[in-house]
Amino acid sequence: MSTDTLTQTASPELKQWIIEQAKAGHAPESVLKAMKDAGWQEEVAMLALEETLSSYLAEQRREQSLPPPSPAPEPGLAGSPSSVWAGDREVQVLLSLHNPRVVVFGGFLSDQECDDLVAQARPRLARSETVDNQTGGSEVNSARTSDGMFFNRGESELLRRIEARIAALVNWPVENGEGVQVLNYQAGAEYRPHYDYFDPAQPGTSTILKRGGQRVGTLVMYLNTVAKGGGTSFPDVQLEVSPIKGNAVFFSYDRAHPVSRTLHGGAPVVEGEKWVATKWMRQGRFD
Ligand code: PD2
Ligand code: ZN
Repeated sequence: MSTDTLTQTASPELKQWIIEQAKAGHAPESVLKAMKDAGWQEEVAMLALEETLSSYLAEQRREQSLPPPSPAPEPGLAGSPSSVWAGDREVQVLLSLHNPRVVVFGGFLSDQECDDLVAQARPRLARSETVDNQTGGSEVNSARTSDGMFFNRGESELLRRIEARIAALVNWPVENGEGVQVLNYQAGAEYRPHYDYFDPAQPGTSTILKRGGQRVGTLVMYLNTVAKGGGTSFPDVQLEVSPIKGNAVFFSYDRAHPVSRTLHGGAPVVEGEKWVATKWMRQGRFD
């Protein structure tokens, strides 16, 4: 133990030592005695002990109220490459943020793939529904003013190709993915900030989780370039990703909890329209 008997403040090393003593089961009185023997005035030592232990316990309580972390998809970005191989295509890495985990990719889809996805989705569009937290079913919601549709996983050669590319890019099994959803936003339409994981506190969530478990990652793929507005925003970190054709934004959340900092929304489209395709990834097989 090192002490600073001049100023008598607890250094980070001393705090660490106090926490280690507590973890080892030493009573506060014996820790206090050791500090006094090392030259600490009793009152100052007591204060340092009390402050250190109470902030440590508060941190423990915060951690224990969190759900445990789950494995989550993650692109292989060791060594900070400027591009990565996604099985059949080289994809650029435009931005990588660690907390929240957000990665922006360039050239994830070709222009032709974007156009083909829009063409296949367009005749199947209907007003978007969001998951009803009460029942686990779905409902039309004013927070989401886009039109949307779901493809079945693997339903066409195009979807199989894109799904295999996603799996290779973020190292997550195709079988754990939901079917791709396509959304179309007209001018003025938006998707207000939300979390993509299912809220553990809601009664419908246990039903939803029976099929594949929690969502742990999202890839939003931009199918056109929006003239103005329509960015994907992350309010916790004041980040906005521009909707540029062929690019994609990936984010993951290893806990279904706001500590993931993955609150995100689709900002209102100001000029033009917006098309996106979203792939949600689950903890387990989504059959
Ligand atoms: O369209 C978007 O930018 C967007 C924003 C937030 C899409 C989603 N969430 C989603 O599909 O979950
Ligand atoms: Zn979302």
